[in-house]
Amino acid sequence: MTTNGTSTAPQTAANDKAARRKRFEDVFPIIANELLGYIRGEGMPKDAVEWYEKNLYHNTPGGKLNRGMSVVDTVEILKGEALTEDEYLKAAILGWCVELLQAYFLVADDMMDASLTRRGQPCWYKMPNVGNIAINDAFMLEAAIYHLLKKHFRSEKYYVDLLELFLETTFQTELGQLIDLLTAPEDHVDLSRFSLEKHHLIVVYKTAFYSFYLPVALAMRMRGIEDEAAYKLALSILIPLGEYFQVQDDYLDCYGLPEHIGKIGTDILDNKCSWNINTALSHATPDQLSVLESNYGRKDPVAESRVKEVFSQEPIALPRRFETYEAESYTKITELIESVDESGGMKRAVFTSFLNKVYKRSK
Ligand code: DMA
Ligand code: MG
Ligand code: MG
Ligand code: MG
Repeated sequence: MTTNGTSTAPQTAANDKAARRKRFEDVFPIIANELLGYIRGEGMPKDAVEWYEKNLYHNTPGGKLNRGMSVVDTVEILKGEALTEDEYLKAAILGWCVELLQAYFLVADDMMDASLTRRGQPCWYKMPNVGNIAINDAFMLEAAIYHLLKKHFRSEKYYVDLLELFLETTFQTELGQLIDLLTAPEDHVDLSRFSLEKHHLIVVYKTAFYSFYLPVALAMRMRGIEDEAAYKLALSILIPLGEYFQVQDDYLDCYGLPEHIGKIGTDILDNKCSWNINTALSHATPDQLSVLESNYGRKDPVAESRVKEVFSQEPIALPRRFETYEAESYTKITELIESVDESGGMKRAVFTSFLNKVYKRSK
């Protein structure tokens, strides 16, 4: 209680959250310096070292850090008490490896989606003198993961498990990106090829595995959990959670404020099989359907705004339908979490902590 009698609890929680974020962020320069020291030691010229430094700093920190910090949070929840300095550092390095994986995907994703901004700045390939060098820069963000894993985890008995998790979820994500792109041809709009089933497959592969399952599974490996049933249980909750998260991303692509989401939506222009268009298609009147058919996926801002207008009209009313979807998803995921049997070593808090990070997000 403060002197005027009001509770300080929310303030304390906010300070705690900021402090946790700061502690995690402070680990990034350590790993960046390790990577830069390594390439310097390989005799790389100064301009290459400086380029890699810019690549690492432009693309890796600066996001919400939900994925990376979830590794640390999960290790802590599973341990049930504060981490030692050494445990914290290792968990944070694993967390930054997930953020590097995310950076790798995003650099490439922004080129493939022809996006303009990311995290409130120009996309990396849009930065002066970058362009197609961004392709190699994306590969170098990925390579950083395996360099760091070898350096910090080579002697752990779970090292191969970490490698497999990164490699397998990378492949899954790339499959997701492939079907996302194949469903959205640039020169051929055919809305009848879209469906919520197709959307489900795309989002589980392109987002849920690497964004939700990977951070938790890495933490479980670090805590020495070997029972395969525990990983299956984690998947059964984290995949629906990841699907919900990507539906939010799709919704915010159209309805989020660029100053909140840090990016300008491209899904309508790009002919994407998003939650918005699929939901609109299942509720559109014949007139609305014809507006969608002649304006969706055209590289034209006027056509894009016609689509947005129809999205908000009754009976489509996407904001209302999204609100319902969000409430139902929360209930469904909460029920899944409540049914977790903690006797197998898993803790419900692992999932509630992740759910609370994303529920009703606006960025
Ligand atoms: C993101 O899909 C998936 C990956 C693997 C980056 P997206 O293109 O909808 O993401 P964003 O809206 O952030 O560009
Ligand atoms: Mg994109
Ligand atoms: Mg994309
Ligand atoms: Mg998106």
